[in-house]
Amino acid sequence: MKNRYILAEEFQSVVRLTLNRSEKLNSFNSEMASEFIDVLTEYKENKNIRCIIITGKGRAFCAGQDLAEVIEQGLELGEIVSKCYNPIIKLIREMPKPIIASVNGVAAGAGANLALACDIVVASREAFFIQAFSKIGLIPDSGGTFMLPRLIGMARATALTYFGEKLMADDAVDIGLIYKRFEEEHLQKETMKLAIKLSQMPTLGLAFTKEALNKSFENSLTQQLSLEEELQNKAGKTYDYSEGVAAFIEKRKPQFKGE
Ligand code: LHQ
Repeated sequence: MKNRYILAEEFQSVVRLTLNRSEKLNSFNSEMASEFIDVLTEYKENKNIRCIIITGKGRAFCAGQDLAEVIEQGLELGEIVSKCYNPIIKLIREMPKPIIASVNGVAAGAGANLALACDIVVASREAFFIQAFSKIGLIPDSGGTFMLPRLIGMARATALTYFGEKLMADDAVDIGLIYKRFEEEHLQKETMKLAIKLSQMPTLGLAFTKEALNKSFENSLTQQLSLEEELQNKAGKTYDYSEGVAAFIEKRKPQFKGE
């Protein structure tokens, strides 16, 4: 069935997923969340796709949870978190291929934390991030309390989440929250360049790197060294490792397959 709220466009080995509910600033209702989970699950399995871009239609990236739906349906918030946001964030962090958030406008609440869960975050100059939760008496979900202290330290994470102020893309780059910002008219093109580059890299090697980085703040040094040993062993058995070394020796450009 064709999706209504998540558009998927494939370019070579890249897929761009566009949150498509622009009249409500791409805020998530339950149908959109469910479509997103299905699409992410599908692309997790799809070996032909080696990099994913997430962006938003219109002037916003994503304004988080659709607050009107919460009121209308009288839903328990914990239930929404467990059915919608937790699976999305887990799928992103466990995705064995790079995911780029291309933040084209406001990213608020769960929308901000969705972007920050991605491997690489780029934004247009006009984009901004708001930890909007405190304004309505909620806590940062969608991995916000996990990712923010790791990305920018506890002091900044606390201030951003308490005050819920706008953080412009330039400032987000300056504090190390996101990777790069581009002029609005260049965002999609520059994002695609990064995605094509990543999609031609050794995908399994990148997946093992992500797996190790995912553990780095929880493990002791000894545990992390063991994990690196285990993953390096696996990386050394991939086609792309053999190809990378052969290309180096033969002084030619490697042709990685993501295997
Ligand atoms: C919206 C929304 C929205 C519905 C804009 N909902 N309609 C998880 C699980 C369970 C429960 C609760 O929460 C969570 C996690 C969360 O994400 S909580 C945080 C939810 N998000 C927010 O609090 C942000 C709410 N939105 C805003 O503060 C503003 O809309 C921002 C700052 C994003 C943009 O402001 P403006 O540029 O002035 O746009 P606007 O406010 O006029 O919005 C345009 C339309 O989009 C408008 O609809 P309308 O029919 O009046 O044109 C808004 O009602 C609608 N919209 N965000 N989250």
